[in-house]
Amino acid sequence: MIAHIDMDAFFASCEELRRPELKKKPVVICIYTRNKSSGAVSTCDYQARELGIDSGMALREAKDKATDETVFLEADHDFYRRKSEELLAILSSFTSKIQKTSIDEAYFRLGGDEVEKAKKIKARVESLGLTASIGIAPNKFLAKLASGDDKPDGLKKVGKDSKKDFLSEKDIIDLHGVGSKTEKKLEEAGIETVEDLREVNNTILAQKFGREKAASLKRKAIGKGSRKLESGEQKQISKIKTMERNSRSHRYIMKEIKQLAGELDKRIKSKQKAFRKITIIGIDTELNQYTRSTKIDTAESKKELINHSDRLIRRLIEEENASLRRIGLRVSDLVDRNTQMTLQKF
Ligand code: TTP
Ligand code: MG
Repeated sequence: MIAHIDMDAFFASCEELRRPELKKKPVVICIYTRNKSSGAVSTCDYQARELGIDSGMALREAKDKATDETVFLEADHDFYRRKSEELLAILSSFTSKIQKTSIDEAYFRLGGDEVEKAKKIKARVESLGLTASIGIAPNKFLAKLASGDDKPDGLKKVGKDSKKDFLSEKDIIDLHGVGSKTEKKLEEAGIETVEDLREVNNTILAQKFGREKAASLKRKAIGKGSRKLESGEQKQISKIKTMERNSRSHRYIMKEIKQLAGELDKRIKSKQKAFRKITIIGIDTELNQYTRSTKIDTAESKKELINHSDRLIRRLIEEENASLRRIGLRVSDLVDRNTQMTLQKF
């Protein structure tokens, strides 16, 4: 069986861990843009969720909903990353087959009495002062759905025999890969429930969505999914090329960088990643290598990639008197896109 673990209100729980007096109060973790009055909610504890506050909400709106005792704190990713490593250490003592997918989530293989083992893992997590929810199922897709089922502090097993019933209770939008656009299209075709999707004729579905997407929707509806654990999270994505001519011209080099950024952007998107560090690499005609890099707030767009590279290239040209032959672009400190917030919305 495959298990999926997802920490409960992770960033907020980490803060309550080091400041237990906050446990009694609604806690909201913020990502500020300019000052403490503009930005967005990264996450919040379950008390704050009862007030209607949630991840991704504009800070203004969250403040309107907050009570006097609600505490707003700035996100401290370094601290949360350390806690995330402690979680990984716990999992590693139970199994070596682990796929970490974000700062607070991982899939792992569980054999034997899975529920007993999951209870032990939950107890170990509790000894850190945090709580987690675990889902156990025959594949990753179902395990992830199951871990969200009884949140917080949940434990849910979906066996082979119960997966049909389990899925029937879900909304179609809960199926992985069903966004609001797909949902709308399905609705237009009269497919409103997982049950409808399970029963719809394959040809009709393929006419509407194309064969590949139709097959993937069908697989989800009957609870099929991958069990493959991809261990070792990718640490960086990079691309390097030899320029058509050697150059020390900012304009010329940027033209090449833009092309690299386009290719890198596709790979970053296909892997559903966002990045926190950008590096440019220059190699001159004597094979000397120069790098310049910058750490940034989580970014994912091509535009940000190009803008930061532009500054880095300028710096490199000013500081080194080199004629470059090869040029490269690298993004690192990767995070999963779905669990990080896009501030562009605000
Ligand atoms: P989630 O696991 O989605 O949320 P959570 O752990 O806070 O709450 P839940 O109990 O529902 O699992 O995300 C993990 C962390 O990622 C979260 O604590 C903060 C961060 N995050 C953001 O910064 N922005 C977001 O939009 C989301 C969804 C999460
Ligand atoms: Mg979580």
